[in-house]
Amino acid sequence: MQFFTNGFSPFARKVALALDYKGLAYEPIDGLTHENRDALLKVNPRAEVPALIDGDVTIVNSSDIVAYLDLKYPERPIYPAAIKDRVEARALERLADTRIDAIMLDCSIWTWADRKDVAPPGLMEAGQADLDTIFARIESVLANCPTPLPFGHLTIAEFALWPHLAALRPLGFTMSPELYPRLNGWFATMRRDKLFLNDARRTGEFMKSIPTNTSFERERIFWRGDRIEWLLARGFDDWFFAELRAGRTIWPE
Ligand SMILES: N[C@@H](CCC(=O)N[C@@H](CS)C(=O)NCC(=O)O)C(=O)O
Repeated sequence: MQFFTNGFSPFARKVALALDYKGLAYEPIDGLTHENRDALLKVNPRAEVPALIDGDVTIVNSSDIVAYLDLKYPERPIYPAAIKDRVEARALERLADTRIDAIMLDCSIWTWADRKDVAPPGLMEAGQADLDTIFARIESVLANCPTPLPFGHLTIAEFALWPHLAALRPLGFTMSPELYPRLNGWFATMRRDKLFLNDARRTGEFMKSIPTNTSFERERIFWRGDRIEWLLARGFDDWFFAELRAGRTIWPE
């Protein structure tokens, strides 16, 4: 299998966790380097990672890739067997992909992009407030689930949430142990697992290389739907449109 990935992308890391969980061998290709951009474009015209080539099948979009993997390689299932649990696990995946990702990406630009300015006032506070709403929602879901793993085994919910939860502290966010004890307990269980430790190591190595690595775009930001929605909904439209006018945006092809 050829796997177009990137050490920073939470969507690619979700798929890498699924591949590793199932013990599937793959050749990782960093799809976001300048050198590999043409190869990625041939596989995914949106120029986004992750993308997977498995024999004569090409799949893009992390949720579709994981669904494909579970169908093609059913050993060690990634979705819970019980229908209700499956619906809940997918809802948690969607929450991670569409809401948590948007907030964390929008608020973290100044930590990884090549910027001379500072974040607009109130951005981090707005991000933390919305993350708290999301954490409270997850906490209430966990109240009705067993511990330490809400669905009995590792599932898509852990694979989708982990890259974001692991980045909270480094990016300056908090997830209060007092307010969200179950969520913190779940995260601690992930942190002890070799699968997630291995992902953290890979990402740590990638992040260390960023400041000196010239293979990546760091001046212009790649934008798409949910990430823009959050900015506009929280009143950072002036900042966003100034970025657009300054030519610091890239769009899916
Ligand atoms: N819905 C897609 C989202 C994928 C996505 O947003 N990928 C980002 C990285 S996190 C990307 O490849 N951006 C292109 C770039 O940064 O150049 C999925 O679930 O796979």
